[in-house]
Amino acid sequence: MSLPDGFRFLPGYFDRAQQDALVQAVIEATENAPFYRPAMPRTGQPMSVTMTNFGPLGWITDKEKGYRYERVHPETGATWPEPPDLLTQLWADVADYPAPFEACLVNYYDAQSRLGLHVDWDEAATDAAVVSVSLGDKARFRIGGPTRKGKTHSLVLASGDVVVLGGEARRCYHGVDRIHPGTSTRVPQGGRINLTLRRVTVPG
Ligand code: MD3
Ligand code: FE
Repeated sequence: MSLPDGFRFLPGYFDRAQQDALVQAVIEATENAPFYRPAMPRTGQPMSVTMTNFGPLGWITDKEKGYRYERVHPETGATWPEPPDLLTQLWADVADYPAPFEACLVNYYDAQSRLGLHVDWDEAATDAAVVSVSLGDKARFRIGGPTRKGKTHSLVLASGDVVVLGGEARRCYHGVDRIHPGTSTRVPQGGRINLTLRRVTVPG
């Protein structure tokens, strides 16, 4: 099976110093925008990943209202922190899109965390790529096709790697099967941080 059209893998995009700067930016952001544990719509089942965001919009979910973008943190009510310049530069370099990203979802994985196969449907700007940055422990990432059935392809994402999901890949099922604990020391407490840069609204 081949990877979907529009999938770009940029291993080692960020060097060690840049990875450390990004991790530091996340740690600083969490002073005002702490990681929180989202709940699945309807069932209220807690996710195994904890989350926060950078940018004017943040992706959140809870039992009552489900998946959506909001301007403020669900627990503190404060606006999300500004993204670090390294992420603004990354978007300019790889997204090939005429408007800035609006949300940077920050996912934290501990040794038990998983992210089931899903498609990201909550963005009106369907023509914009999603750009992903991996920091810390390695993870087994899985990507399939536009339907739940069918073959999947898996690859290991390591700290500093960037993935660009444009074109058909943007609408493909994907998830994280597991992380590989203790494979990086870039995140001081251990674990993995994933940043996803997203355009949410249609520009103009
Ligand atoms: C493929 N995050 O936040 S990043 C997510 O590692 C998400 O935390 C995973 O899936 C993580 O929604 C995977 C790579 C990624 C992100 C978005 C995609 C792959 C994607 C959207 C469409 C297809
Ligand atoms: Fe996703």
